[in-house]
Parts: sequence; C-alpha cells; structure tokens
Amino acid sequence: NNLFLSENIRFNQLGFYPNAQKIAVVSADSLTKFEIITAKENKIVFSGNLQPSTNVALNGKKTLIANFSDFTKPGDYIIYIPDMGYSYQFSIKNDVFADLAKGTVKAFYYQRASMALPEKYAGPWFRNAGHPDNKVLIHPSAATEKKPTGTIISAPRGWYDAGDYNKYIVNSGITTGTLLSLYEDFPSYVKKINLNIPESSNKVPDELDEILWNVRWMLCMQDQDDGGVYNKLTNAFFDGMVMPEITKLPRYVVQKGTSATLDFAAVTAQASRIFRKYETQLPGLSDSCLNAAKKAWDWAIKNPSMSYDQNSMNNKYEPKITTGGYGDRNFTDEFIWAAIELYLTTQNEKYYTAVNILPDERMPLPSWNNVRLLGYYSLLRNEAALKNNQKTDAEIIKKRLLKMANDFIEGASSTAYQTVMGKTNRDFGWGSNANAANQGIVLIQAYQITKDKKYLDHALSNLDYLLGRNATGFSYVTGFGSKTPMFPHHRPSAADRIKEPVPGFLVGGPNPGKQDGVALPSMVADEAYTDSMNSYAANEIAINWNAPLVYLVNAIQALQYE
Ligand code: 9MR
Repeated sequence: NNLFLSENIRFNQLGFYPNAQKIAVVSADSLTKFEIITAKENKIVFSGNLQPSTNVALNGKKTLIANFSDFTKPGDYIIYIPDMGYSYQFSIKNDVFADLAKGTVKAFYYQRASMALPEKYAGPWFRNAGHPDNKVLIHPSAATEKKPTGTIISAPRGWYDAGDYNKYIVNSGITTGTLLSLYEDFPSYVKKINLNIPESSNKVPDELDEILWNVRWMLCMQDQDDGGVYNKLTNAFFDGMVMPEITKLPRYVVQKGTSATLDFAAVTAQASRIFRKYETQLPGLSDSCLNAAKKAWDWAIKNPSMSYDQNSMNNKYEPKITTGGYGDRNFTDEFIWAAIELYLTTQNEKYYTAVNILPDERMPLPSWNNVRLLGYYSLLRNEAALKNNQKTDAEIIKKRLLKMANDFIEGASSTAYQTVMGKTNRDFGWGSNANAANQGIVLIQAYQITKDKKYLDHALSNLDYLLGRNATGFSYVTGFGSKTPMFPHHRPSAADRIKEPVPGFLVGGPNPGKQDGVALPSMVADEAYTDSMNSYAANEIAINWNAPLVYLVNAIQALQYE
C-alpha cells in the first residue's frame, strides 16, 4: 500500500482525552476502512468503518466519519486509511490541551505595548519595547476646555489590539471581560497557570497579572475631569509591517464614546470585585477600579448615545484617523453589561434598575459590538448571592441560555464535521473563529448550569473544529498543531527574524467577505480562508478572538478534572 501523508484526514491535531469523543473527518468518497496505528511501531491498535455523514457540508458534499471514541488507550498515534494515506500524528492523553491552554494566555504577553520582551520570557520571539505611549496627544475630537488639542497625556501599557499596534477600548473591553470571567468561573484552576512572565513570582495568579497589564492602561484612558473614556489610543494611520520599536508616529487619544465608557465601566467594576481578594498584593487597586467604574457610569448616563463615527469625525478634524473604528451605534447591550457588573460589585440596586436588563428575548453571541451576554453570564455565575428581581431575571436568562445551547447542539452531530460551528453560512463573517469559541462558551455555561455532559462534549467539538476538524484542515492557532497558520497578519510575526509566527494566536478564520481584497481559494463559507499575510479579513490575529479561545480551552481543561 502506498503510504503518504494526507491532509484530507481532518481532526483535532493536538489529540484527545482518553474518555472523550474521538472523531476524524475525511473529505473523500468511496473509502471504507480506517485504522489507528501506533506512531512508533506502526502497530494496528484499532480499526473501524468510515461512515458517510448524515448531511452534506457547506460545499454540498458528504464527508466520511472515522469514529474511534471507543479507543481510549493513552499514547501517540496516526490514522491510516487504505488507498488514501496516513494522518498527522496525535496523542491520546489526560491534559492533552495543557500547553495550548497556557499558550493562548501567553499570547497576550507577546502583545504587550510599552515594554521589552526579554528572551527569558519570550524565547525566540524576544523583542525591544515599542510604543511607550507616555506622550500621547489629545486629538481635536477629544479636546475640552481643560485639555485642549495637543495636550499631552500618558497612557502606557495595554495590549496591541491585533495585527496592528493600536489600542481600542471597545475591543479591550470584551477581551478583558472574557479573560476576567475565566478567573471568576474557575479560580482554583486559574491560580495554577504558570505563564513565565515577569510577574510570575508575585502572589497574584499569572492570568490576573497579565490582565492587569491591560487594565492599568484602560484606567489611563479615562478623563479624570468628567469620567468619560476615549475610544482609542492610536496612530493617525496604520503602521507598516515593522517591529514595534521602529514606528515613531505620533499617538492620539480620540473622542470619548458611550460604548467605550460603558465597556470600561463593566470591566473596571468586574476587576474591582476580583482584585478585592488581592488587596495585600495590590493595595488600592480594587478601590481605584471601582471609583473609575462609577465615574464612567455617571458619564454614560449623561451621554447615553455618543457613537464613534470615524467618517464624520474625519470631516471635522485633522489629522484624519484611519485606523480601526469599532464604531458601535447601539448601546443597549453595553448598558446591560455595565449595570450588571456595577450592581454585582456594589450591591447597589440603582445600577440594576437604571436599565432594562431584559429588553427582549434575544441572546446575541458576544462580539465587540454586542456584549449583552457578558452581563448575563456574570449574573448567572453570581446567582447564589442574588435576591428579588435579580433572582427572577437570572431564572429567565438561564432558560434562554439553555434554549440557545440546545439550538446550537441540535443537528450538530449530523453535520459533515460533526461540530456545532459551521451548521450554516451565517457562522462565517470577519473573525468567524471567535464565533466557534464563543459558541463553546455558551455550551460551557449550559454545562455549568445543568452538569449535563452533552454540553461539554459539544463545546469540545468546537475546540476540535478550531484545531483541525474543519473544511480547510488548518489548526487555526499559531504554533499549535501540525498544519497551522505560518503567515498571520501580525506585524511582529511578519517583521521579526523568526520563521515561526508568534505562538498561541487564533487567526480570524474563514470569511468570504474578502474585505481585504485578497483572493481566496474558495468562496464556500467554511473554506474561505487563506494563510497569507495580506489577508487581514481571514488571517489576522486579534485579542477579542484569542480571549474566547482562552476561555474555551482553559474551561475544558478545568472541567476535565473536576
Ligand atoms: O474585528 C473587526 C471586524 O468585526 C470589523 O468588521 C472590522 C472593520 O471595522 O474591524 C475588525 O477589527 C479590526 C480593527 O478595526 C483594527 N485592528 C484589527 C482588527 C481585526 O481585523
């Protein structure tokens, strides 16, 4: 038999827990058998029949499914399919996602602005500091009487948003909230994560130390005079594909906004609650966060509809700003999120009653412009302490969340890749991979509520999707898997001297939108992906895509050992 590597055998390239479902998907027809063989001795340890999928894939074709869930013996293996070839090597073991779980959090360290990353922590991706951001200009759009155009403020630290070097509050908000929620849901697990970052030797969990790098920046984005928060700290235009220390363009804070200010309020309120327990290590931090949250809230109540409309801003002011907009026009969800976090932290009902917490029955999957569920998750995770209306609301939300989870899993096992992600074309827009991760988070919440294992299994199916059981055969996380993005749209990865991109980053993923104008190999929604540097609409990395992956993989690791 001709034995060669076939990329058409699609599965989670990191591997499987011994007792989890184990599925590989083959995009081919008319093959019948598969075998699991040991990686070293090529000994057959399991054989089975390939079963055609119930439904067709988005490309109209059926797939063949190799299900070897019954094989549970830890070890290193490959899949062999007669007349096709053999697969990448994978493991069956406990803790199989431990390195990935850590690596996705460590990715945030690599995104740190304003500091050098020494080899000791960054390995081969060590680099010089960029963007000190201690001399940032007030853009005319943000000028006030007390801080006229050109006033210099300092707002260092924070994470670069994505492949670019700008820092956007709206996107930082959802990202930081998602990361804080991992800690709030699984504190004892998170405490054990060791990231090898400069703060690793202090007595604060590494994940919280990493989050703090960004929270400290966020705090600087609030105008102390009125409590409002600037939308972003940015160049006027995107940098070239260069290392951070090369770019010396002036940096601005622009226009305050309602979304930015409410996202900021939600994050600082949640951070205050969490950092309260680390008062000894971080004296005063919790109070500072809470004061900031309250001031931001008050500003938003006075300015309830200040959208960030970059185009009309550019008609009025110079220099024109052409970096990311994150321009949101609907603030209902930001009000819900901020109200819930402030209420939970202060126990003051005035925040809760100021907003209609359940304006309609919708449960929109989280994205930078829709953060309603982040508030709902927080309400549920703090349910034990709720009283009165809040308790009644939580019961309603719980029902809706379970319905959402049930809708996700309905029919998922009949699809071509047997994953929740990708049942319809609607899953695939800009940053589709984050949808897979966010669907996984919904399913983890459903599992936490019900302890019904099916939700956890389906959450895992979306991790399987992200790590290779999908229509392109890519594991979409840099450095994790056998076929991974090598040319992400990420300035440091492109400009450093290292062949391998900076590891631990989820790329945006299939997106037929082609907003970057880069040709794609296919316009079928789940195949619309290319591993090319210029494709920022399919192959960029971003903190708001990494954060839900951090949550998903770490929650799965945490729950595996409950
Ligand atoms: O992820 C964002 C996507 O939802 C928007 O449609 C798009 C256009 O506004 O912007 C994306 O975010 C980018 C941001 O504006 C700038 N940094 C890189 C982000 C990822 O592409």
